Amino acid sequence: MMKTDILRMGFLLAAASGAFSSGVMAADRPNVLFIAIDDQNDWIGHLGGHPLARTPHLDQLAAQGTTFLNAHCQAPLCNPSRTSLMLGLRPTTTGVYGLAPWFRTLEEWKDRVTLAQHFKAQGYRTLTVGKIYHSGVGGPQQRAKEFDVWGSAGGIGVKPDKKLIPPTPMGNHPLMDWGVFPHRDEDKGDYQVASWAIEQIESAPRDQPFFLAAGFFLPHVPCYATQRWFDLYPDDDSVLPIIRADDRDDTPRFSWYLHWNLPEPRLKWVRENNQWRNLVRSCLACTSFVDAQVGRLVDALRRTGQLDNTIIVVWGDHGWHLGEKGITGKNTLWDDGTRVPLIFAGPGITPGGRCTQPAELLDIYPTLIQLCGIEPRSDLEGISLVPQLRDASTPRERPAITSHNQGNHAIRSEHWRYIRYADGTQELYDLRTDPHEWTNLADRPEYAQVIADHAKWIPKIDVPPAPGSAQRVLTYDRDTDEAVWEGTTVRRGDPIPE
Ligand SMILES: [Ca+2]
Ligand SMILES: [Ca+2]
Repeated sequence: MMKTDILRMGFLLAAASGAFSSGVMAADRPNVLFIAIDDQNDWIGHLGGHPLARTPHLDQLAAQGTTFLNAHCQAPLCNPSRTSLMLGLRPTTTGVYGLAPWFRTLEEWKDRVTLAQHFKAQGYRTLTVGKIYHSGVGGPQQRAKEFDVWGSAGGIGVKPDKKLIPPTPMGNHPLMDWGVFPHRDEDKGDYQVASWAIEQIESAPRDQPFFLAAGFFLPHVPCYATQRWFDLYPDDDSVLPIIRADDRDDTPRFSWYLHWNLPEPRLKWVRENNQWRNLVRSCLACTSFVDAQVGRLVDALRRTGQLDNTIIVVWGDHGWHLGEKGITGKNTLWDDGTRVPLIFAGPGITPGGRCTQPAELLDIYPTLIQLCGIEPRSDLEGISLVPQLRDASTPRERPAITSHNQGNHAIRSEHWRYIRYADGTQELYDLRTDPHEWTNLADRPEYAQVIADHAKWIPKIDVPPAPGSAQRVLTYDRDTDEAVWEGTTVRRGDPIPE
């Protein structure tokens, strides 16, 4: 017997008897570079959401790996989307629908093992920088459960002295701002997030795999960028998204309740204040800036010889409207609000895969477990995407499901979007002929079967908001037909806030 065989035998026996720590077991596992982009809609070159979007690094990564062209968040808002992804549970299971609560404050979920925590338990060195969770994660003690090393919280970075745009409705929220002003890219939070992550990649111990989570803040508002990123986009109306002025005529009134009264201005305001083009260009400029930061991270892996042994996953937490359906912002159940980039690249992933099957952010947790060959979990609600990462044409039976507060759900299959609101009103779109979701087909009798086929996927578990829920929380009582938005009753005759 060769010496190496004896060593191997000894390793296997020790492993079988549990004598080795999981750290030793993990030594031959691939690294994970887990990249989040905040509020990143489908305005990504290869996703085709905006014909002028310039994202060469994300497109290159997609070509190196497999990209999901029909991926959707589980909630169209930061905290519930990120909580769902990291816990592997739907918002309808946890009741986390709003910007609060933080899940560790909930008796039922305070000990839940998150994605990063599972990798840590399996012997990975776990690191985080920038925005992974929505806000503070309960201090160093709570954070240490999941991450061995943490960098800065990232965020906006350098800001102008005062807002660049006129005062916005609903209280002139400080985050509602955008535009170009003189500053240096190096002083932006996202540049520094990337720089910190690059240092970690360069100094990573080679005898232990890492799980490095880097969360970019842009193109979240305030979306400021330097002139060079604006110069990628024409300063004329050719940058504006295609919209229909009467688009909301056939959407139920209840659709407004999901974004009833928000700091994000309506299209009417951005037009009247000559801000539509500026907002669109700002968002595109920030998207290209973040794309360049993703490029810096991938380059660091390549330079240090770790690219071939690292699973890279890039995801956005939800979409963002820029005038479509009369609004800006999130909190909707249409493609503009739910569709996100989702790209995997690395060992075991087929290069050049473009998957049109529905995928959910919820699927990231079991997918990474399988790709890295670590201990599976039986308590996850997602389904591994590994079959699609091997062959992008592999069918998936389950559609992508997005929920926004109890009772409001969107079911997105390969060709259709079905929405049902808490008051029973509905929408149906045929994405093959109507990619902008302009024509609601729900009332046409010939589509009754399509609706039935999709309605069966509405989550069976659909719990009310968890204790401490706040901000963007909507409840509805069917018996009294009373909707309550952020604590205020909305009546059928109330005018839609402008
Ligand atoms: Ca977000
Ligand atoms: Ca319409």
